[in-house]
Amino acid sequence: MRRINMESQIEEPKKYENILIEKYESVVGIAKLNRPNSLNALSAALMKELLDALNRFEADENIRCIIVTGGEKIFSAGADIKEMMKMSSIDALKAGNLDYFDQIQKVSKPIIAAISGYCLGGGLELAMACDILIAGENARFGQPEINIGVMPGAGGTQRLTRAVGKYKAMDLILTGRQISSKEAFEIGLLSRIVPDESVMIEAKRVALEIAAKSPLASGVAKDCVTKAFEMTLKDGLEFERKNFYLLLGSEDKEEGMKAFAEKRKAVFKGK
Ligand code: DAK
Repeated sequence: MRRINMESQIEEPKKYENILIEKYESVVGIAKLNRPNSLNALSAALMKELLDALNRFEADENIRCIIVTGGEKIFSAGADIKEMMKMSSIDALKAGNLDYFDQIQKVSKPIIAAISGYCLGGGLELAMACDILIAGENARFGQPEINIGVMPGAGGTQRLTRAVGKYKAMDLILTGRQISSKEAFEIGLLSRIVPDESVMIEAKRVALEIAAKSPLASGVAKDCVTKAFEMTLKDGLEFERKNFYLLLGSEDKEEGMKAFAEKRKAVFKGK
């Protein structure tokens, strides 16, 4: 879990051009991709703003869960092709844009991707860098990079393969075809499917549910699950066990277990 300085809570409003941010019930941070004319294509400027917003939510001790969404019509049609057209290999290497996706995965607070409409290419890679994927029943998913002469470059060959296995990943990446929410759910790419009009309602409901838990426990649990993709089973089990012992020393553990015994709802402080 990333260490954050609790004193570094950032209050000042920040003006973004490619995303909108808001807080919900003081405990949920919402970042909405906002380039409707290009179907929320992930330009370098958008990714920079998104990472900045997520880091601000990370540093805000009141925020306990984050939602990333593209709004009601589209999540994202992927990297900005018109921007990439002009980019040489060396430009891309120097810009280090792919790092944004890895940085997002380093945010310690749980992130829900609330997905409506197209979720393609870099858009799907962005969603897969989140922790819980909630999609509308008519959302569409795919890694269509092969259709424009390239391949996934922001985690698609790795995160998709780990999520759905080699043969489904190969099918999607080598054909570039789109799949429905139903198929995406069946192959293990989604956490939940809901009616289109309920995507944000459900994402906020789940976010509040997570926000009511111990933020220490949810942060550590997220870290352990994320590490499951990177460690051997033996090392992962050891990492999990040590983190469990760590949580036994928290005030939140005292409160959670006391509240259970007293048959009341626990109030967690993240201490
Ligand atoms: N980039 C830029 N503009 C896009 C776009 C995109 N990915 N997708 C759509 N648009 C623009 C269209 O050009 C159009 O603009 P105007 O012509 O109106 O100016 C407008 O959005 C509406 O799009 P359409 O007219 O095409 O809308 P339709 O409903 O007919 O079709 C579609 C929707 C999603 C099926 C279609 O737009 C489409 O196929 N889009 C491209 C999908 C795609 O191939 N995505 C993968 C992109 S490659 C990296 C980071 C990540 C990655 C790589 C590098 N770095 C930071 C270096 C990942 C790679 C990718 O994601």
